[in-house]
Amino acid sequence: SDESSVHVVMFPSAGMGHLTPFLRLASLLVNSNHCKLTLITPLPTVSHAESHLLSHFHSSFPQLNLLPFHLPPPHSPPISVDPFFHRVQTLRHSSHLLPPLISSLSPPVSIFISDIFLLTPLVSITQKLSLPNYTLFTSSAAMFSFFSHFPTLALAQSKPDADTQISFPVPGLPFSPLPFSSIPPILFQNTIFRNLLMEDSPNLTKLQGVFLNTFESLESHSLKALNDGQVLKNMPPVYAVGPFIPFEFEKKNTSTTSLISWLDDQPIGSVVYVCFGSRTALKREQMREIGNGLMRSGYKFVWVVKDKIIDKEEQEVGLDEVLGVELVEGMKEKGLVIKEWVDQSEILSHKSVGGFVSHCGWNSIMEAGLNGVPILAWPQHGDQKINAGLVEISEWGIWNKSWGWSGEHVVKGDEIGDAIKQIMKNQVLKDKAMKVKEGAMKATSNGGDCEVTIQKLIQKWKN
Ligand code: BUP
Repeated sequence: SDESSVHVVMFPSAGMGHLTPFLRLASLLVNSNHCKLTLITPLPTVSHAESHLLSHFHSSFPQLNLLPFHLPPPHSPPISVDPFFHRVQTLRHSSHLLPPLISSLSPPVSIFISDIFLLTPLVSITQKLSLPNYTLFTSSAAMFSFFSHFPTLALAQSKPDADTQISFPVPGLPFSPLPFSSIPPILFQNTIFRNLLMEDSPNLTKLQGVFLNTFESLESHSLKALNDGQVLKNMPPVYAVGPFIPFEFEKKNTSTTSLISWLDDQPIGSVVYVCFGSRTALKREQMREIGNGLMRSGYKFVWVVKDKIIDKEEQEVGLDEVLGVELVEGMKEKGLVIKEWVDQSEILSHKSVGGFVSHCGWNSIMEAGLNGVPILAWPQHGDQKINAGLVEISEWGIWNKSWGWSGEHVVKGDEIGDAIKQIMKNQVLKDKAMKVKEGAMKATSNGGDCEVTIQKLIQKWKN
């Protein structure tokens, strides 16, 4: 039948920052009513948050085929101290187990969509199976430009006079040249992550297409450069299909009810929301300064505290121990400090929220954009400074570059408090944030870029 004529298989990577956009893309495809979808689910998941999200996703879309992929025991000792990155390596090393699984699927598979972190192994497998292969790059078009250009940049950097260079021209970046300080430090050391980028980036040209969770009005410069071949010769088509809309299934993931009723009681735009994403545990000393800063700002707040990278361990340590009894007591009147998974999209869409202190993980940035929330950018690692740069030039947030990368130094509470005051009362930021929201709404509306692109692709896959 028409409905089953396209069979899409999707293969996500680890961590909520990758799984969430993957499932949002999956639901776009399922909702189009023209695709059968199989989601390969590597098991066990790294975190509880991931396994909850997967099971709620499945109960919302029973027509979906969930294909468990039981991973072999992980490499010991761990390849990386970061559990999510360790998982990426396990997935890459286990990919040879996929072809029999894929070949056994019925109806035969039409196309394959995998996470960017699995690029090289999956390109090789899909080539053997003669399957068109697309990737979902889970960050900005600006970051994708950097990713595509990285081997060239690394080569330039390794030249003898390179250490005198303080910035690099990167085609496609809206704020080129890129300051050296914005490049994740691990990329200029001999790390697995650097090797992964060096290996994967040249293989981009073997893909049939790249999906990005972004939209034209926000990243037109990068999207044009990417699709014009200015960033990488023979770049496959790059499709902006964002910003991805959070779906109903994500709501079931949390018990945010009391939090939302607290927000309901606050004046419009009066609350600052603070969250550093699913993978960043700040040092306790830094967290206490954030607490002091929030108190100092005078604004009410919702603050998601993360003490350990993996949520399994989190239940064990109480807030009193992480932040100190005095601070916890002092904050009680002023806001909510939460150490569990919250429904971030719901918080950002609440009318009482007037500002977002964010690490600039791309999903968080897109969620803020969809809701027109001004940002205090506080990038911690990875792609986050590049994303922060984009927020800064769009003038929908501010970024204090002297705060540095995670753990470089402790940023003091008074500085944090002052910065929060700045974003909460700045009308220019609010206006620009509303402009971003308008562009986001347009892209995701009926007949907007996102829908048109998905429909065109499905037509193409049918033929
Ligand atoms: Br924490 C937390 N609730 O309590 P990013 C996060 N999220 O809904 P990251 C919650 O997780 P990467 C919580 O809304 C976003 O969709 C949040 O993704 C959600 O950052 C996602 O913002 C986090 O991209 O991932 O987790 O650091 O390293 O891949 O950027």
